[in-house]
Amino acid sequence: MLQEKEILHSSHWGAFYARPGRDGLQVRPYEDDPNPSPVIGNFTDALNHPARIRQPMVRKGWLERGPTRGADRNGDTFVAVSWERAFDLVARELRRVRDEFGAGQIFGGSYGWASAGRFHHTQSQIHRFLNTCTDGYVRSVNSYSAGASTVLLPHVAGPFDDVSRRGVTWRQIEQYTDCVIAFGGMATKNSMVASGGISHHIEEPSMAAARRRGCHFINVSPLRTDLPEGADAEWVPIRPGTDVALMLALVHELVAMGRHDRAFLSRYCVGWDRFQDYVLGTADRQPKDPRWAAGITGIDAGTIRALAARLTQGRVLVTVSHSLQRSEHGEQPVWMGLVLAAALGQIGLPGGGYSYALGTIAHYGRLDNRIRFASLPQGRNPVQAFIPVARISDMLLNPGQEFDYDGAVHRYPEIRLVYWAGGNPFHHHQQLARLRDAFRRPETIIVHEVAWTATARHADIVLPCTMTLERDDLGVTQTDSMLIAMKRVAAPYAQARDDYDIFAELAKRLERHEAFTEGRDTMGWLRWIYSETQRRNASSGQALPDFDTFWEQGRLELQKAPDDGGMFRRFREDPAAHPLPTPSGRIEIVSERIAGFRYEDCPGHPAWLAKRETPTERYPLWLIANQPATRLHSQLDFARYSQSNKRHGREVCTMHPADAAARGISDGGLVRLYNERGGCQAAVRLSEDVMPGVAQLPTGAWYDPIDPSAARPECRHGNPNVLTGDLPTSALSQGCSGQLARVEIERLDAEPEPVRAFVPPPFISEPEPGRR
Ligand SMILES: Nc1nc2c(c(=O)[nH]1)N[C@H]1C(S)=C(S)[C@@H](COP(=O)(O)OP(=O)(O)OC[C@H]3O[C@@H](n4cnc5c(=O)[nH]c(N)nc54)[C@H](O)[C@@H]3O)O[C@H]1N2
Ligand SMILES: Nc1nc2c(c(=O)[nH]1)N[C@H]1C(S)=C(S)[C@@H](COP(=O)(O)OP(=O)(O)OC[C@H]3O[C@@H](n4cnc5c(=O)[nH]c(N)nc54)[C@H](O)[C@@H]3O)O[C@H]1N2
Ligand SMILES: [Mo]
Repeated sequence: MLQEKEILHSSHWGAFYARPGRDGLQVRPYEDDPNPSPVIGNFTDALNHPARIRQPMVRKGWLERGPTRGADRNGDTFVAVSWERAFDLVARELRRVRDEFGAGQIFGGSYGWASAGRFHHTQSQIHRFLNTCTDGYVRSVNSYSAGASTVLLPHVAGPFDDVSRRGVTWRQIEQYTDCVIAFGGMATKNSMVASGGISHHIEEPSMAAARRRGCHFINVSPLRTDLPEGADAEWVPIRPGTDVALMLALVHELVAMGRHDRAFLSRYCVGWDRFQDYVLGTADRQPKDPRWAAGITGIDAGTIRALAARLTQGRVLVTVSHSLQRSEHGEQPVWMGLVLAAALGQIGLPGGGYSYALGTIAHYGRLDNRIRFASLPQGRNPVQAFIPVARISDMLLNPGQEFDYDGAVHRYPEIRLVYWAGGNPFHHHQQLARLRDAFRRPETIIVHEVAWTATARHADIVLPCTMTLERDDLGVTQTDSMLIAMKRVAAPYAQARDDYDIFAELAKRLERHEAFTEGRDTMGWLRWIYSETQRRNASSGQALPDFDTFWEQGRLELQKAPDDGGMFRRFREDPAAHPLPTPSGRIEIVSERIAGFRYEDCPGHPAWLAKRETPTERYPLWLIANQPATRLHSQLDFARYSQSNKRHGREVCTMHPADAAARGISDGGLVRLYNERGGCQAAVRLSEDVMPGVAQLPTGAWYDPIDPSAARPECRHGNPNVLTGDLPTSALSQGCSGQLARVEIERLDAEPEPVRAFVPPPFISEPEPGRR
């Protein structure tokens, strides 16, 4: 440990102080954080955990036979090598693929959250490295978070950030909102997190303040816990995947009551008349009325009518969580939520209208800072080929095949080399057996990791990297009010090195060192980012002290830009002067452009489309595979706070007592969840906070297959992505649909084997060069 005093640091789940102690690190939350996240507890024993990677490793088969297509990457032994040897191997392989086949056969899409910190931002690092040293890479576009809405919203409303995070603020909700209807809820476990860091968790206190003023919160979700207790919400349990039917019925009811805002719809929107025909069933003879919706959603018609009546009173805000679009036809609830808000006529008013994904991440509902921070420049990528991020298995398995995306047809490239840093596809991707097969296709897979994740175990070359606590960095985002000097808390674990230092060394061997580093080390880059920020923000109204003063102080409060209500406010006040950046300049209830793409799974206006995959007699339950409350994704799953929430070492699945009783399952026991794709074990907790017919198992338990080669793998630990389908949301956006799966659950009586996910894989040491 470097120093014994308390050091301020930052993470995606909060700012905190760390002090090396006898039993690992002592951490305490940043003192001004009104509602800190317990997830900082995962830092306490992370630094020297046995799950970390001690030194560079090469898969034995790869070392012996060289780069090979179709190699079995399950359970081969690793060979521990020196950094020198690892650098030689990686540089030689990058050079081979670059020079013989070109950068178009290198996949550097490398999705993942990695760690907070402006400079050691892994995605910037790897992209800058590949741009400067291999002349580019095949990239991925969009996110697992918001694959469908990222593509949809610009067609029908405007830029993603303007519809989600730059309109309605928590402060407005405290002051003005009378009713928030939250489809998918606003679980405060989720807004604990913001990419890049967060110093003030305001969501729960804001909801409680609004509630005290009389704001009524409605949680439309299969889980009661998707709104916090302080919101004192009305819970409307809904069958997963059916929100569009409910929203349509709410609009039907507004029309029936004559309470839809005709003036708003005609002045600010296009397509209402055609859409109204669909709602009333003029064309298909099926009115989308409350009785119709009751059969689909499981919510009785009277409740739907009462909800509609409630929405006609006072200032009403509609929000739709990311989770709703992370499933088949995920575009529809996002679009339909916007149309519901348009029918209510309050879009652009303070605290009212539509705010996509409020509460799913702590960036939303906050004002931007005056100052915009510079970041590490990534350089230029001359390679045109890309994939929508969740099409990774499709790309690797089907090179040359065509795919639809956002109105055009593209082709999957042939990939020889995959370079991944800062993400864990064996956590984040669906249908892991298919991903495993896809990972056999490239000739070489290189991974930088902090710890032995399943992705590292599937790599040919594993380079151990430092975790955030072992580096100096700048903690800052556009929405958080603190700039934090993230000072190094501990020396690097074993032989781990910073991603930047690894790339710099490789750049040297590829003769591009100067281009990659521009002569700077880490502190040189932190100074550069800081001074570049000063230069670009000279007229922002806030002056930054010089770097050394800031670094010494350790933190700086950033000023907020004023609340101007954002894009929708300007549009509402003067639609001629501030049209929306859609083809019509208005909210598109009907999109001629999307209609023109002629996608069966995404028509020209929001519609109820039945999913291809729904519960059956064999697999009668809906599984919700949502974000974990005890960590960020799979990060530090081995560490103390995450572990303290496991039972029998397994992730906990929550189900309704009636569903459990029907299967002879009792609280606290072990179960097996399964479907046609595989199975996973979990501990079980019974609760009436989950609606009947639904079970919930969060993502992020490290994949721990009993037989890694099985056609239908069984995970000992509780990773739901064994069960989810690798199905795109639609041809429009090709987004991830991992939120839902159909499953059956049975009691597990046999004494289960211990979880091995955190035990490093077997390895041997390479003999010293002279002694071979
Ligand atoms: N079934 C289902 N699946 C889902 C979802 C779902 O709702 N349901 N949600 C999806 C969503 S929204 C997302 S965003 C994805 C998240 O998927 P990921 O972003 O891939 O998940 P993380 O666990 O955050 O992976 C980050 C990895 O980076 C490593 N890391 C941390 N710091 C560093 C660093 O400095 N350098 C390097 N090289 N590595 C580092 C961590 O050890 C970790 O393994 O998952 C998706 N998957
Ligand atoms: N603690 C923690 N916080 C996180 C993350 C994390 O890993 N850990 N990940 C972050 C990331 S990357 C993202 S993208 C966001 C994701 O934000 P979301 O995608 O919104 O988060 P989830 O927890 O997956 O889903 C929220 C809730 O939606 C409900 N839900 C699921 N399906 C349906 C449905 O069909 N209808 C309705 N009405 N409700 C449904 C579920 O009950 C679930 O609890 O969270 C962020 N916050
Ligand atoms: Mo996400």
